[in-house]
Amino acid sequence: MKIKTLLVGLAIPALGFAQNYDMTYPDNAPAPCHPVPSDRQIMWNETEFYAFFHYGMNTFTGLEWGFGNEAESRYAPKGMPNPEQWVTSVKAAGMNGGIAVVKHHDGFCLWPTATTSHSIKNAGNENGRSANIPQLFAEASKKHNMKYGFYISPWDRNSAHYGKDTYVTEVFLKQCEELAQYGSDQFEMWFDGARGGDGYYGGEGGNRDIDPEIYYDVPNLRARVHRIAPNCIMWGVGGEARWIGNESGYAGNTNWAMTDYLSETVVREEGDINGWFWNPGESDAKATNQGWFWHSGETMKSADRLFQMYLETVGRNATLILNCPPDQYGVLPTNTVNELSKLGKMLHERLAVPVYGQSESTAAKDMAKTATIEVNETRTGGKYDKANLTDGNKDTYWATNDGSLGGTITLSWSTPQTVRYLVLQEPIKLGQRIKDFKIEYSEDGSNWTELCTSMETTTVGYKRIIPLNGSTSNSYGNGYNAKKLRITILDSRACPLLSNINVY
Ligand code: FUL
Repeated sequence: MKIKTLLVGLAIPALGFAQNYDMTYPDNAPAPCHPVPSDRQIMWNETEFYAFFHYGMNTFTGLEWGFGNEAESRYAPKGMPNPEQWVTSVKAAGMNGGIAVVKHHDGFCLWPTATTSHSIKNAGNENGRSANIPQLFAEASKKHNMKYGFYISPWDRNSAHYGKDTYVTEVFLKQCEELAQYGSDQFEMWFDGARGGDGYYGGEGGNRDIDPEIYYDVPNLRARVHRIAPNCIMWGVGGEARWIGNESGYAGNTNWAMTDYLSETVVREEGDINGWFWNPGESDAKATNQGWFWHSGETMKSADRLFQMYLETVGRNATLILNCPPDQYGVLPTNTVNELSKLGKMLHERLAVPVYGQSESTAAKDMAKTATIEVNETRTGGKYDKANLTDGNKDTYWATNDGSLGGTITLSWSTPQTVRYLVLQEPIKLGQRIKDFKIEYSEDGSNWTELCTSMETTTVGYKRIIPLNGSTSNSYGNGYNAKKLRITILDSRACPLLSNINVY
């Protein structure tokens, strides 16, 4: 009885506090619109554009999927592999990091692992034996301020353990731990949906089929990987970023970062407005015209085509992991390096992407910075002003009041500007919200024409880059002479928020 009275006594002031001082959303901050990303998913998204380096035993056998019985001596680089050259070449294309394949399905490890003898320890020459690829790659990435991650194929066609209880703990996780010695600040681990199949399996051969979710015990495996590399998102089966559903370098024009189940390609390409968990899209695509690994006689896609892929992935709320395969000398071939540098120049001169080797003075000018901006509404609370749209701070944003599911932003210039691209960003920490918007321009300041009518203008998400002529293949045309540019948000899942606008 006494205890009860005491509890009631304590509860009353607590309730009073809750009523008068609700600190859940100080400064009238908008409530998050769930689901929302984890901090590591946000950091991953900010990486935007990064490389894939498929290099290993297949580079020397000409295969795409080695069986696992390839003699170690076949790995014999004709020169000293140079991951620093890989890193600097993709940095010159405007990329912010890369993932190196350090074990593909054939099981050959590009570092001297203790888990198997199928590694560079037994390579065919000194170049192969002495170049510890993950170590050199991580060192070079850190030196050049690039993010890095590893692809350690879960499916291992060489290992006698694969398909058995011992594999995940005794081989796969040990390999992840070994790799963490070279750097625990990995940003992504590629974890594909490999379901097993036939292979060498330590000489036993046969078929070993597994169900990835069950076999890898994904939730626990993910937790263990996070303990080893706290900011590393597990792509694919890991459930922290999804495959975009194709390997051609495009995402849906409408692209939600949420999904629930992923059985249909359209859900992969477009996400799902009703999806219950945050599972943003990553597009994996080849910069060359043949396989993932280097093949004799292969050619590079043109910088124009790669620019289009960038617009259709990074520009559509996905990330782009672009495969650039090192050759048998362990370097990126000259034509790859040249095309990458042309791409970097284009991204810099058209979209002001910061690119290694390009000077600040040649970057596209952001006309949003010189515009007078008007908005139809600003959320009360003093922190959600239109100035946040152009302050270059990703953590500040413009917002409307709760209940307004739309809004208008008008940019004006005293003299008409030639405009080609509009970049919009939502502060995704509070969820992906915008569902529908339109863009208009005015040459004289009073008559309006809608732009980009041939392209869906629905979702924004982390980043949307809109070629104003509606074409990703011929986006740089003559541009539009605009005295004003107006963005009207027509519908949103909750009050719309925008953290950034650029106009180029
Ligand atoms: C897939 C693999 O099977 C391919 O060989 C390649 O590595 C691709 C990027 O991922 O899952």
